[in-house]
Amino acid sequence: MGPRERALIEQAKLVLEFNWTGGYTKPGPRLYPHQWSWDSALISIGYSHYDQGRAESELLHLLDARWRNGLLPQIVFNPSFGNYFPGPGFWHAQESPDAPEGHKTSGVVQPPVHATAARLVYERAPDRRRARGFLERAYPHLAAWHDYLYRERDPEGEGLAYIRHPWESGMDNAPLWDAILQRMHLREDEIPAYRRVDVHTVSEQDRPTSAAYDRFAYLVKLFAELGYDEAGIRRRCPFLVQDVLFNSLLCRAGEDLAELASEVGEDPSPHRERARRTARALDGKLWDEEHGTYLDYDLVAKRPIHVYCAANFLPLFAGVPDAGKARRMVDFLERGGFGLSGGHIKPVPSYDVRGFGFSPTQYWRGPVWINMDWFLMRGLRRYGYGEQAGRLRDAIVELCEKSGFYEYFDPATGQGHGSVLFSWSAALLIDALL
Ligand code: 9YW
Repeated sequence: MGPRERALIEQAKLVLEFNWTGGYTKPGPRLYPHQWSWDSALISIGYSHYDQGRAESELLHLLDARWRNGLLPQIVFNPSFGNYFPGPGFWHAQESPDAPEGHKTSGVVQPPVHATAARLVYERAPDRRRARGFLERAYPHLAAWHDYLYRERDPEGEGLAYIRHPWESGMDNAPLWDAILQRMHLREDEIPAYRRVDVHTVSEQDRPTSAAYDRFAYLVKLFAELGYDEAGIRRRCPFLVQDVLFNSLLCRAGEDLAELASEVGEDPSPHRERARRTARALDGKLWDEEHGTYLDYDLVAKRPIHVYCAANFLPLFAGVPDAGKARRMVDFLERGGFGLSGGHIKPVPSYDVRGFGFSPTQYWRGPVWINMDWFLMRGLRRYGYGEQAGRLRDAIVELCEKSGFYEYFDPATGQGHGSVLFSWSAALLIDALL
């Protein structure tokens, strides 16, 4: 590694240091003051290279806020930061008998990348005795979290967990959800009163529209009114999606959980069996033979969602497609509007640049996100596409070096947008370089 890379790693560590609160790391300093679930998992992967204590605390702080039914919340609120929408008072999560004691949380989840992160944290830890203690604390939470997803989010036993809010996808504003949100015709009196704060911190044009936020808020109100009873939500919720990214990460995390189970002397086979079932379901139900990638499935309208995002390629990270399907996916990434073959687009935009409604600056509607590049980089490497994986690694380094550790980047200019000093950009840069 050269001095340039070493300097960049030092800068990345400073970003994480700046956002460290003593218990967890803020995703970004102003826009995101609380603890976010998949952010923390990705952040712990960065720490795993140089600070075992932080890596373990990051995950345990989140896992401690797990609900009694296994739900691992999207946000764990920090009471010192009151001015956030939607805050605990809007979620009414404590109205669920399953809500945890001693923590205020939201009532939705985020993509299940935690067991994957925990495995990396565990395996890389230099102090093995301490690592063992960490795993003994973390494992029961992780197992309960996966049990929850298969029990509550996959009622038909298909092997695919559903998400019930765009926030659960980790990609709240992606064009994937447009048709469903459009279908939700809300009367004035159905839209709860709320006041956004996100638009005062970053550019309003880049954030989700108020029409989208009305629907996000409506869904939260629905969950709260139903007391977070999942059977009731399943009957009433207009947004129920079997998402490719969520299930790919679940599948991969299931394999990782099986490894962790063996380490703590538990039976790994149920985890492995479920992960295989998820892999088969992704490959059967969600594969799009015509275009050569995977598609989300809308459980309410009972049809696939024909929208092509970088996230649709995440089964590569989980080792789901066979070599032939992987080849077709790589072709799509190279020849479609994802810029993987080089040229003027920075790979990979979160949404096909030729897709309808593409935007280089709006949340999840086109910009490059470091986590997507990181997942795809690892997926491509797994299938032997070293050169393509190298291009993604170079993109991660170049974007962070030239523009700074932004939340996301314009794929045409490389300019940074959204939150500055964004933690997972820093953490995954460290992982990509080390
Ligand atoms: C929001 C914190 C979160 C991420 C999500 C990203 C954004 C919107 O920020 O969420 O207001 O919560 O879409 O993936 O976890 O970084």
